[in-house]
Amino acid sequence: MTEFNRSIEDFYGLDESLSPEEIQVRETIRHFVEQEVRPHAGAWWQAGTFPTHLIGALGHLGVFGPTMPEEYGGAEASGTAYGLMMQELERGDSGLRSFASVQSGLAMYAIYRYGSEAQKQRYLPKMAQGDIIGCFGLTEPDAGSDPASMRTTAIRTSSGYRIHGTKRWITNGNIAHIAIIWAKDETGVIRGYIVPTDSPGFSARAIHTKASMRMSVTSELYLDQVEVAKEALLPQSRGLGSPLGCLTQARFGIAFGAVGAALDCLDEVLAYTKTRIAFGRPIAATQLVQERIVDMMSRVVSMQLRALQLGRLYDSGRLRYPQVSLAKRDNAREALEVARIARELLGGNGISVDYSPMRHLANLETVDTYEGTYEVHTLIIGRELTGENAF
Ligand code: TGC
Ligand code: FAD
Repeated sequence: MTEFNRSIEDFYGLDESLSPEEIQVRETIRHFVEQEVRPHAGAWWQAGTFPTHLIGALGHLGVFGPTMPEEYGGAEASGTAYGLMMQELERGDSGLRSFASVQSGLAMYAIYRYGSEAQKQRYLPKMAQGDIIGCFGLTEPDAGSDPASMRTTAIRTSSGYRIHGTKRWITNGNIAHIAIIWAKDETGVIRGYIVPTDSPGFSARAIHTKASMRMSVTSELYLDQVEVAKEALLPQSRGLGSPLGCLTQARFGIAFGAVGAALDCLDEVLAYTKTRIAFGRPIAATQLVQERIVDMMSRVVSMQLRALQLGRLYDSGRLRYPQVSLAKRDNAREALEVARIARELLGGNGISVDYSPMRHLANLETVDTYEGTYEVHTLIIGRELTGENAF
């Protein structure tokens, strides 16, 4: 990327409000993604493979659980720094950011927020290094937007719990060492359990039919009367609010991640339209193309402002989940539109994975849906504004 494009990316001078540490973190991850991911992203996406060989390096760079205390392997980084990491990962591919979101915001956070001290000591430092991979099983074949209707159960036994049920669309499912499984107890209360994926009765089936998020492992998990020890229970988890609390962390990262995908599309379009000649001049020198580029820029600035302020609310401890819903909902949708315009401006080349926009566009369809669909977030915000539950 040229320095010129870099200054365009900071059109509103928002870098001024970032700390030197936050800028350094962003640049470090950007450089890594530029070197190790972007040159191969199209091929990996097309082949439907996740670059597992990068997990150790990502752990070394501190992208797993960055805001957590050092004693648990974290870097005590700001929420804004965590967001900027997600932005740079998603510049490479949404699947890469997804891996980190699930590892950090969902699996590690579940243990950090609802686990015992022994569970934190046992799992978090190794998860921060990427030596233990986690997944997060909330969604089921018949319970997505409405997780309260889940059917998976965890029944108390003499030595622990017997868990039975099916989870669907689970990121990292086939490569995870542990699964955070949300299940109802005998009284119908939802609680979280750390389930080793080599437990007898546990199996995972990768979903290979995806036309989106192809550089991400997505699985169906089957828990056939899986017996776990009593230490598997996350003792502080109780009720649907527990998994939803984890979602707030990951949705925060998605709001930033979407900015990364949009920036990559903008970068691709600026490079392409200045060199693509039609009617004897670069297409960038036509009014209608400039109008589309300005539309992209305008959307990117809105996304950046929302993400940055979300980071500041996080860092001052004032963040409320409807605010996260607004940023996740709108940044995912804006990024989709930016990617669609970028695809269009690349003409026929725009549909090839030799360029990034079509890949981002296809991925962002998932980003718009998972972690709460556009409609779910609309209704969360609507409930906040009106006091009326319209689900
Ligand atoms: P509701 O009555 O609204 O809430 C139950 C309790 O939870 C509290 N709560 C939250 N707490 C923290 N963060 C949030 N975001 C919260 N939302 C609600 C709430 O205050 C309440 O607490 P209490 O103490 O009063 O009991 O429950 P509901 O059944 O009406 O459902 C609400 C609804 C629809 C918003 C919720 O179920 C929802 O968000 N549905 C969407 C499901 C979803 O997002 N699933 C994502 C699965 S994970 C995933 O997609 C990973 S993708 C991989 C990647 O991230 O890259
Ligand atoms: P549904 O809930 O069936 O919704 C279908 C449609 O109906 C949507 O448009 C929805 O907005 C709409 N709708 C539903 N209710 C209402 C209403 N009351 N009003 C208006 N519209 C409504 N889940 C996990 O637990 N862990 C993961 O790691 C994970 N990773 C994922 C990875 C990928 C690639 C994908 C695609 C999904 C993943 N998910 C994961 C699942 C994801 O969170 C769900 O797909 C999502 O929450 C939507 O649920 P659903 O697919 O069952 O859709």
